Amino acid sequence: MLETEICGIKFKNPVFLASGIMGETGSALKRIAKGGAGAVTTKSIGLNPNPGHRNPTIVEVYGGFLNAMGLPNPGIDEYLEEIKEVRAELNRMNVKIIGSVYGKNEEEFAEVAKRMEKYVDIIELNISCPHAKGYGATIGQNPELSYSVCKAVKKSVKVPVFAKLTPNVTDIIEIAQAVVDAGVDGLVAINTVRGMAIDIKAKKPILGNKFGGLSGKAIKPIGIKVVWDLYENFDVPIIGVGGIMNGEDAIEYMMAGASAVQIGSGVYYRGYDIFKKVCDEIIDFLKEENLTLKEIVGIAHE
Ligand code: RRO
Repeated sequence: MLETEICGIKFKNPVFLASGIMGETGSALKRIAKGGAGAVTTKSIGLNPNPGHRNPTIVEVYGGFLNAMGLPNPGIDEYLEEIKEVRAELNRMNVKIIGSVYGKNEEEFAEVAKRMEKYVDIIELNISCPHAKGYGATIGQNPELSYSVCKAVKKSVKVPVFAKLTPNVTDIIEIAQAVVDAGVDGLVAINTVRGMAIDIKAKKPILGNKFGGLSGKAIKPIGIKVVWDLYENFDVPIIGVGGIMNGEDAIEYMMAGASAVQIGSGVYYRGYDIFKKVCDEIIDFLKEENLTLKEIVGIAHE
């Protein structure tokens, strides 16, 4: 009932793991696959190993989590070993892999995407990390840079390429227009919302990086509005992400225009099998309303 096709790829369900959570090792990806995800997204991977920001890198706040991990990853060559280990098993479980890629310029993005391509079903370009100087949103807040990164990657790989957008902009349509013009096959929205928490006893910011990105329940209305606007303006598939905890949240994103959703913070609240739970909740709703998955995508615009 939840099978869906996006860019010619068949997914067993539209409830995916978001980048950044449980995506650093092959065994963690396998664990999420067993929890019922239709696809898993890797941690964002760059050309070279990166230790990330200094601790603390994550803090629970009202409405979600504030993180400034700082793109920690072992670099593409070492990371591919992790994926190679689980690729066959994920294939057997019919779970797709979305490879999240970052870089500091178009050459780096294209190089990492090219090396990753053989092992993943979709490439997701992370041009939206809210607190990585020279990376992430430095690119995703600038339409020209966003265009050139997406264009370079599109030239270097054959698998579908999605761009993950930052909500930390004044005009997200301008950015989305640039990446769509560059030929991306789909959009992922949203990355985390820039924020800060201060320890009033220590009298200083809690995160080692001082500020970070907010995820979780609090950002859902922001994500819904972005997905709504993207759906109104573009004719490419959208993957909705931001504060999805249950089936109702997923359905809300779909009604705004998302063909699939990704879950990150929700894993902390409802466990590794949140994917199976959310799928069951979506199925219950569809049965109750006598609707199909296809019918609810964008239904709120009618
Ligand atoms: O690693 C991170 O700190 C991070 C990344 Br790459 C991102 O895209 N979004 C986020 O909230 N944190």
